[in-house]
Parts: sequence; structure tokens; C-alpha cells
Amino acid sequence: MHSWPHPFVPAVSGAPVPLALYDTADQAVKPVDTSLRGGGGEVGGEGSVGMYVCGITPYDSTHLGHAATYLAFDLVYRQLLANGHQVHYVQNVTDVDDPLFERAERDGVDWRELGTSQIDLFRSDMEALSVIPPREYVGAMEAVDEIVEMVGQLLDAGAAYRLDHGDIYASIEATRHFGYESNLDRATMEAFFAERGGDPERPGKRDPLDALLWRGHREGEPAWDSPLGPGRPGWHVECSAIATNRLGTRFAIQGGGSDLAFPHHEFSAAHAEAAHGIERMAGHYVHTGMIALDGVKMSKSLGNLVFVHKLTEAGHEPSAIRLAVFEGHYRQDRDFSDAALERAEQRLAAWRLNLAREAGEERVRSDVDRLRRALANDLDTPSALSLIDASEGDHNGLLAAAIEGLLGVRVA
Ligand code: 5CA
Ligand code: ZN
Repeated sequence: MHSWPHPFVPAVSGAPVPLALYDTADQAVKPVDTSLRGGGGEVGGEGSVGMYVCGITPYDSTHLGHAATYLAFDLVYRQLLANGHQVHYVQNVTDVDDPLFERAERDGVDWRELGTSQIDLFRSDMEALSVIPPREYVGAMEAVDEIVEMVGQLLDAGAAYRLDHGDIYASIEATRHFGYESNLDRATMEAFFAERGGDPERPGKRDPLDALLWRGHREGEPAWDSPLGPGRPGWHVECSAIATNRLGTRFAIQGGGSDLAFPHHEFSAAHAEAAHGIERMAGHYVHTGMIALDGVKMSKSLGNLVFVHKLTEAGHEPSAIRLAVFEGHYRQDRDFSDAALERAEQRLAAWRLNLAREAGEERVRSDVDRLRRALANDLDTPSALSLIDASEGDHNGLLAAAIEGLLGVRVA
């Protein structure tokens, strides 16, 4: 499906600073391996760094928590661009899944129309926030054939088995080092699996943690004909197939919110590794913290949601929204509040005044360099913002270009 328009990204002056990010699997900040190329595709082709970020499940309006996660990976993209890399960015849309059917049923609408309308809203939020779009934006429905192929490979490899009702499950024993990505103990895995879309109670499974690959057709649910039998894709294998068919079996970054570290990213990696016979899918597994509103995690059931389009309609500038999100570190669970937005608006106004002043070239080049270093250090936006606060002006728009290029914030 189409993504959204590409924002203008000014060139950033100064020397590249290799990007280091925290990897959930290795539990350390380490350099991004830019030799892990995202293969295929025309633009950039073999020369691009491969990045896959899990996309939305379009059953309800995306809120500022979702946006904050995509903004974090936008910083990653901008940092790689400033270092002279091209980026092969792929994102999915989980446009076939239970939450969509349940919501559509409740509201008496068609689940496809529900999905389409929510994807449109998401695109307009991303465009408003100047988020660089993925080169490939792929819905699960568009990817059914490739998912079927991967499930077939898993069956052939003895990594998957069939149950009644046409269901197919992956065995957690299929890969030697299952659990390497999230580093959780078995009890925590079981708890998260039950909370986050898993079905530990399903009778007949070899292990309660085995994940659904293909759900056989049930009355009233959509189904696709396939050599596996009629049915629809499981969630994790959707991302394994969409990612590795575009980026190659090994790529640099797999990303999403911290709630995806287990089970979703553990299984996405395990399915891809078992299907392709590889050791490790992504060089980095990168996870963002959860955004809360006034101390309470934003969630649809609580109704404490902030929407990007509501903020922009009320006259808040996208640059200020970005700054409010970047005030905290991306890995921290953190708050969004009216007060944070107000602080960001004041900060933006102060930057604009400050950068209208002329400063010495040497000083400005050093500010740009320090800004690049802060962001290359696991996206240290709190330090980046503080050092812009302390800048003494701009020289030929060098600092303004760096701020817009790296942070997507317009100061000129
Ligand atoms: N479609 C799947 C991924 S394949 C999915 O998780 N969709 S989602 O719509 O539920 O979430 C989209 C992204 O937003 C995920 O990376 C999720 O971790 C992130 N996210 C959800 N809620 C928040 C929040 N409150 N703060 C930060 N990120 C969030
Ligand atoms: Zn995903």
C-alpha cells in the first residue's frame, strides 16, 4: 500500500558519528552494523541499511504513544542519513487480526473499511509530524502469499505442526536459542504471552508458548485459500515474512515499542531463523518506552488518549509535539502532558529567538558536532535539547539545518 509523502530533510554539516543503539538481545548499547544491508529494491538497493519497524493494527485511532515510537525510529533514520547511509525502511500494517474484527462487529462496520480509515488517519499524522516514510509499507493482506510460503518452509523444516481446525503452530524448540531476544525467564514469558495475544490454553499444543502461524477458517472470519488450507496468517510470522523478503534474512534493525519485545519480536525472529536456517535475524532489536498521560499509560480502555490530529487542529505545531516527545529519552516509559507540550512550545520559541542571532562559525560547528554526538549515543535527546538551549546563535543556518535534519524540528 502507499505510505505518505517524504518530508524535506536538510543536509547536516560536520563529520559522521557512527550510531550506537541499545540492543534488547545483547542488553547493551552497541554500534549499529551498517554492513547489514537491506537487499533488493531500486532506490539505494544493496547499499542501504535495512530497518524494519512494526506498524499499526488499524482498529482505532493511533495516539501519541504510537507516534512517539515512530518518532524514535525517525531519529534513527535521520541519524543514518546524516552519516551518509541510505536506509531501506520497511513497515507493516496488521490489517487482518482479531482486534479489527471485534471492533468492526461492535460498531457494525466492515472491518476492511475500519482498517482503511484508520490507516488514512495514521498516514496524515505521520505526514504532519514530518516522519520519513518507509520505502515499503506492506499490509498483511498484501503479504498472504509470502506468509503462506514461510509457513510452508517451517512445516518442511519440522519447525511447525498442524492441529485441528486447520491451525498451524510453530514449535518453540525449532531454534536452539529461543529467548535470546527478550532475555526473559519462563514465568515472565508465560505471563506476557497470555496478555499479549497468545493462546497458552489452546488444547493440543506441544508447548503452551507455541505461537500460531496459520489460523484455519472459522465461520464468520475472513479466509484465504492456500496450499495450507483456507485460513489467515498469525501475527508474528507476518512480520518475519514481510521483513526478510525485503531486507534479506539478516538486517540491521528490528524495532517497536517495549510491549513487542515479547512475544512478538522473539517469535518474529525465531520463525524467520527457523525458516531460513539462520542464527539471528536482526543485528539490533530496539524498543521504545511506553507513553503515559499524566502518569497513567495511554490505553484505549481507559480513554486517556492524546491524538496528534487533535493537537494540530488545536493549533499546536508539529515541531513542538516532536520536542515534547524528545524531552525524555526514547527508552524511558514517560509522560505526555499539556505541561510538557507547553514547555516544548516555550523552548521552540526560545530557540527561534536564539538562532536568529549570529554566532562565531567555530562555536556553531562545535555545537553541530556535539548535537550529532549526543544523538549518535543511543538517541540521547535530553542532552541534545539541553545543548541547543545553551547555543549562542547560528552561522549561515548550519545549526538550524542540523536541528531540522536530525530532529525534524523547524526552527528557521
Ligand atoms: N501491528 C502490531 C505490530 S506488528 C502492533 O503492535 N500494532 S499497535 O497498533 O498495537 O502498535 C503500534 C506500535 O506502537 C507498536 O510498536 C507499539 O509497541 C507502539 N505503542 C503502542 N502503545 C504505545 C504507547 N503507549 N507508547 C509508545 N508506543 C506505543
Ligand atoms: Zn510486527
